[in-house]
Amino acid sequence: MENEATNEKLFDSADRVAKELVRFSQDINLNADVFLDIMQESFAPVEQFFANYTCAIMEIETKFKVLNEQFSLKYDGNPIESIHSRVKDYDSIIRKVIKKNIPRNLEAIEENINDIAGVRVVCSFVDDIYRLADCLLQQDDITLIRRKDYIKNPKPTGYRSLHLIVAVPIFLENEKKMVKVEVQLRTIAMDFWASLEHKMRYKKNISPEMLEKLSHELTDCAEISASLDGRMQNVRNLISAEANSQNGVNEGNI
Ligand code: 0O2
Repeated sequence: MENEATNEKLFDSADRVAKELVRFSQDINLNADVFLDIMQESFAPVEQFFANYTCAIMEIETKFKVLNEQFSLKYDGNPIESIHSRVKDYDSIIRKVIKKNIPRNLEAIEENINDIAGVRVVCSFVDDIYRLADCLLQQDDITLIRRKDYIKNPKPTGYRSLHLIVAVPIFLENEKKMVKVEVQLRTIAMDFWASLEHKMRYKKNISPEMLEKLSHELTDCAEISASLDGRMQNVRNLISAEANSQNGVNEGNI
């Protein structure tokens, strides 16, 4: 709550500063074109900052789309159900800057916040998550910065996903720049659970008692959902084993 109040104050004052700037430019009779030039020049580094993350997302998405195509030739079906990407919005970045006490400049933000670019890859089966992650990390332009396996070690809430923080190069007009991207890989069931839990966490008008009840219920649901993922994986393994043994029989007959 304290942070929210601080944020509101921060945005209020940013708004006041912007209004003051416009008033000042009018007071000193600053030519409108000159004023716009100054404003554009000041915003250019911020625009470039966000553009870098958009480019990095494109690079990572393409890598997963290529792997999806390749896997579909080798195995039966596409391993990826969907890919969702986002660049963290300005408000959320500011909130994290305040929470983590990060110096308020672009370099420090770039250095200390790992999830400004986020790519979420949703698969049907757990095995595909690890196979895709391994293939991504084998690529020689990808650097692994951090790996957190919340599938093998779920969070106390029940949250499951494989998180990778990677750096990927983007090629700009005159430079190559390494940009960090947070990749979250999860199954459809894990994604369903996480989006419902996320909604609950950000709902403002739930009483503390109800919140506790719902948290317990969701932790239970996470267990059931993980067990379903395990059983679905087993069914797929059995289908593959059966198909392979049938192929073996047929090849033996030839
Ligand atoms: P949003 O709105 O999804 O972006 P860091 O990211 O380094 O500051 P930390 O704790 O090391 O913090 O990150 P962590 O826990 O490895 O992963 C953070 C992200 O994972 C979250 O981003 C969520 O997207 C997701 N996540 C982690 N735990 C949970 C959970 O219990 N429930 C749900 N639904 N999602 C979770 P943000 O920035 O919190 O939010």
